[in-house]
Amino acid sequence: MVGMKPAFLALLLCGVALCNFTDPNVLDACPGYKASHVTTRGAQLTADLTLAGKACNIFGPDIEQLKLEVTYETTTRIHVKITDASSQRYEVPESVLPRPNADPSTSPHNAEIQFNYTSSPFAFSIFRTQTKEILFSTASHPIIFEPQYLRLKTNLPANPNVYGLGEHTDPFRLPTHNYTRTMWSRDAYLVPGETNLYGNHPVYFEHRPTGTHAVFLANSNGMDIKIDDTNSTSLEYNVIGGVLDFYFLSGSETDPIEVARQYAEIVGTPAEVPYWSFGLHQCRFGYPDYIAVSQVITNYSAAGIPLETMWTDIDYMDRRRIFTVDPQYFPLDRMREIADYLHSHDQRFVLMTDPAVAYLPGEGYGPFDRGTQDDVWLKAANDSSPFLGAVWPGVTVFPDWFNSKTQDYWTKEFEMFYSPATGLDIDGAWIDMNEPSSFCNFPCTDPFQQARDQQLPPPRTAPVPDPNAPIFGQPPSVQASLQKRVDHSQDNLQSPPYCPSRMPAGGGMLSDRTAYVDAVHANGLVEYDTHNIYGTMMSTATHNAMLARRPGLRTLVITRSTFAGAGTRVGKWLGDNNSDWPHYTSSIAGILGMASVYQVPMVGADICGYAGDTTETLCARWAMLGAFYPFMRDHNADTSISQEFYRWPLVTQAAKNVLDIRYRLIDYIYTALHQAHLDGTPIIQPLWYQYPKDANTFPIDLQFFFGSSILVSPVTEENSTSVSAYFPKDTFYDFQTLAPYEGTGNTVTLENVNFTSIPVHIRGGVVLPLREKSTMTTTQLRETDFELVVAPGTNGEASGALYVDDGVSVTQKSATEATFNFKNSELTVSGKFGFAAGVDVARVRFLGVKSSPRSVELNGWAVEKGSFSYDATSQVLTVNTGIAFKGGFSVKYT
Ligand SMILES: *[C@@H]1O[C@H](CO)[C@@H](O)[C@H](O)[C@H]1NC(C)=O
Ligand SMILES: *[C@@H]1O[C@H](CO)[C@@H](O)[C@H](O)[C@H]1NC(C)=O
Ligand SMILES: *[C@@H]1O[C@H](CO)[C@@H](O)[C@H](O)[C@H]1NC(C)=O
Ligand SMILES: *[C@@H]1O[C@H](CO)[C@@H](O)[C@H](O)[C@H]1NC(C)=O
Ligand SMILES: *[C@@H]1O[C@H](CO)[C@@H](O)[C@H](O)[C@H]1NC(C)=O
Ligand SMILES: *[C@@H]1O[C@H](CO)[C@@H](O)[C@H](O)[C@H]1NC(C)=O
Ligand SMILES: *[C@@H]1O[C@H](CO)[C@@H](O)[C@H](O)[C@H]1NC(C)=O
Ligand SMILES: *[C@@H]1O[C@H](CO)[C@@H](O)[C@H](O)[C@H]1NC(C)=O
Ligand SMILES: CC(=O)N[C@H]1CO[C@H](CO)[C@@H](O)[C@@H]1O
Repeated sequence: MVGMKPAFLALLLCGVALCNFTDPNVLDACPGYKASHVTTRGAQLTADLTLAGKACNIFGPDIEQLKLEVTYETTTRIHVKITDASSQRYEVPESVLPRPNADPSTSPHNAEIQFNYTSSPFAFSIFRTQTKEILFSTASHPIIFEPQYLRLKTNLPANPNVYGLGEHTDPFRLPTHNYTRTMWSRDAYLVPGETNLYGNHPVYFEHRPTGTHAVFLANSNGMDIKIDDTNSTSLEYNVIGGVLDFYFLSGSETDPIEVARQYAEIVGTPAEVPYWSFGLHQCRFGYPDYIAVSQVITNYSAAGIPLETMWTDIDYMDRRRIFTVDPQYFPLDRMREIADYLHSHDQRFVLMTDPAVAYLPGEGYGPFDRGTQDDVWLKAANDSSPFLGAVWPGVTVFPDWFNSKTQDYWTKEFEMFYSPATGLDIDGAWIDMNEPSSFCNFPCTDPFQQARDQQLPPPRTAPVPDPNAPIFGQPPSVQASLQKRVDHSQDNLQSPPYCPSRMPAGGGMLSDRTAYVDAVHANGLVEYDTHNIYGTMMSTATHNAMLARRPGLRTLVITRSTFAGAGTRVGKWLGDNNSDWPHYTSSIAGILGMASVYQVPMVGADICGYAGDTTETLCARWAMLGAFYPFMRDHNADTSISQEFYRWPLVTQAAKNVLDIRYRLIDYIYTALHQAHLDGTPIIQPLWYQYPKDANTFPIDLQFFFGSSILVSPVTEENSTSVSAYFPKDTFYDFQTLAPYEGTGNTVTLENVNFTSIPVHIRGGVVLPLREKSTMTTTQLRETDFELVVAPGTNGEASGALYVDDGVSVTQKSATEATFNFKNSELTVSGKFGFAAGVDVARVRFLGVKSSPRSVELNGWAVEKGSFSYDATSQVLTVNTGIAFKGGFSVKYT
């Protein structure tokens, strides 16, 4: 759904960079601090930091006394924390981002990275123990610590490969010249690059030929992170509150994926989602009524395109009030009929829920009345009355996720409205507008007037449908740990002296179009500090509410706003993009950021584009690219043309072709997500994760790996039927023909890529578990036999894994974890077979077999001639195994 209307666009675009430029030399001339009382105790070092000279008072008075605390938490992680010695400052609450414990066996002696410092002026560096290579150094850049301004700057090598610092629409490898990443959650619409978006992940991975490491700043305040190479290259944090709370991760000198796993140790590994989440999802903003929704479902089916899940945007609501249905356009009984129909066809149903609740005192609107009774709203400054904004339904209040009663309130509203017995039985939840977004321009002194001026809620324009038209034939609650009161009495919250430079319109006001920064939570925290975690707290509350509805069952929650750690509970769609080629291509950088860096793997962009009108060829290409997003959903805006895949023959064909590939690969990606859940191994990877020494791969963000072994190289230009794709020096196999393709470490042009196909290659070295064929639903897919594709690497070997469980339970009673190993022309399947999959391994296909084999053995017994075949052109040996998938076996050819 669109958060912001196009009418606001002009205002928004001209609003950037209103803040004053600060000469870096002025900041570098600040006195910095002097370290004293340095004490080392085992894995910990503490020190006092005292202002080292005349205060520079750049954006407020320099704080005289700081505390430094350095902890070697694990052999790969050092925690460096700098706080105000004399006063309590805001820190990201443990309830929102639980921090990992230190491993007591850690000491500087067994650590892979070291903390080093100079006392006066205080500066520190992090270096690799073995090689002494410096990874981070604040040398010659004094630390500045003021009530509303923190600055810390590190030197970087020339032309660094830096990734992360999202959410953004910039290239995956970040620009390094005069580049600013602002972190401040914002309801963005078609924003150009270099602006702040919906979520915030203050972590970066830096890759060098000598290794990959990461730096995470656990801080939720607004900030600018600047990378510049004007004189020498550096990265500078400019933060408007909180503390300097850094985690340095050693990563690895050889395997970039290690750093992703180490980051997951801090923010948590991703949630497992139901198996059906990997099916195709269809949505749009602007379905006029329940009849249209039902037609989309039947039209997909008629077109023979598998549709797993039907979604509905805010259209279904009565005057856009959450937890209501429009009695005329989306009457409850007809919507229940749709849910029943979907469920009886093994399909699913997802509806949108926004956080803002319509402010309707005395009008009998239950969600408002019950929340008011429980007193769960975010409060206005200096006042015990709720903070008011203006969102879709008009004037609204906002749930305060820090209030200990809010989880219960939210869970009960979900239980009531989404009740299988009397309400809408959804299978997953979609949460939006949780930056939190408000349409009220700053100053929002009269939200009632602004709501009227903006026609909120907008009137319906479609004719009323016939009400009788025939269609179809207790979870853990958020710990509201009471925060010690943070003293902001001397601070200018609305207009801090340093203002993050890429703020949008409204004079760069932090409060513009969101809950005011001085709005107060039940535990005394203010939005100034917690704004960036609002969406993630709503995500947790929604995840918990969904678990309470269906105890024991996993859930799929898709959110717009995220903070570090969000992936432990929710997935994410990339927001309101445009139906154009630049957004089609930049979506790859978007999913790479979320899935391979921030640990939010259930991610996808709106396929075919959200705003504006898509075209037949764009939609065909995007359907095919989108089949390799972990979360695959077609969605667009109310004023755009319809873009369901069945609308054009070309798109229908493209979608069918690619869904055939995707569905056969679902168990492969489901296995990858299970692994991610165990240890943080990303399910989408940039090329350099697999080829860390090949510098040609470092900037690539138009190709990527789906899982660790499926290389996707989409066509990137309009009307083109070719694509320039890079193939590292390695063995690949064409996914369709299974023929070998030798990469040479060059960019090649793949020709004749028509509008219903997408280049997909298997990276040599893997045994892929595929379903033998694709199906119309994932329920049917689970009843379909497997086939194994053995794709040897340059050393002639291959390995792989397959995880199978019931696909829905949070806790599995028994699961199957099979491993595949191929060596010396023999495939060995072994492992633990706890889950009765009830299907066979129908066949095994060996790729890159140079000549016709004389004989094939299954478990040591010769296979009849008629049960294997060899294709000399594609070099594929196919063996029909027809063996039950419930135990180990081996297949060998000679
Ligand atoms: C640690 O810092 C000190 C003081 O700047 C410096 O002399 C020393 O070389 C550094 N050690 C390493 C291993 O970088
Ligand atoms: C840096 O970027 C800003 C904003 O885009 C621009 O105003 C400024 O001139 C640039 N500075 C340099 C040195 O390029
Ligand atoms: C680069 O160095 C020159 C000369 O020292 C200095 O005047 C200029 O301000 C520096 N620019 C930046 C962005 O640090
Ligand atoms: C569904 O298909 C029917 C028959 O082609 C068509 O009349 C209708 O407009 C379609 N509706 C939607 C919402 O796709
Ligand atoms: C709250 O009180 C402060 C200090 O008295 C004042 O500056 C501010 O404007 C007040 N805020 C509101 C929303 O009334
Ligand atoms: C920016 O500069 C102008 C003019 O020098 C000054 O009036 C204003 O206070 C400055 N703003 C900030 C946020 O420092
Ligand atoms: C692609 O082809 C269409 C139809 O011929 C044309 O309108 C469009 O301008 C072309 N786009 C590009 C980038 O050449
Ligand atoms: C498109 O390309 C694929 C793969 O090369 C081929 O199988 C298919 O027949 C082509 N489709 C058309 C319509 O030419
Ligand atoms: C606001 C915005 O531009 N959102 C998304 C639009 O499209 C690209 C790619 O599809 C995403 O990366 C953006 O986040």
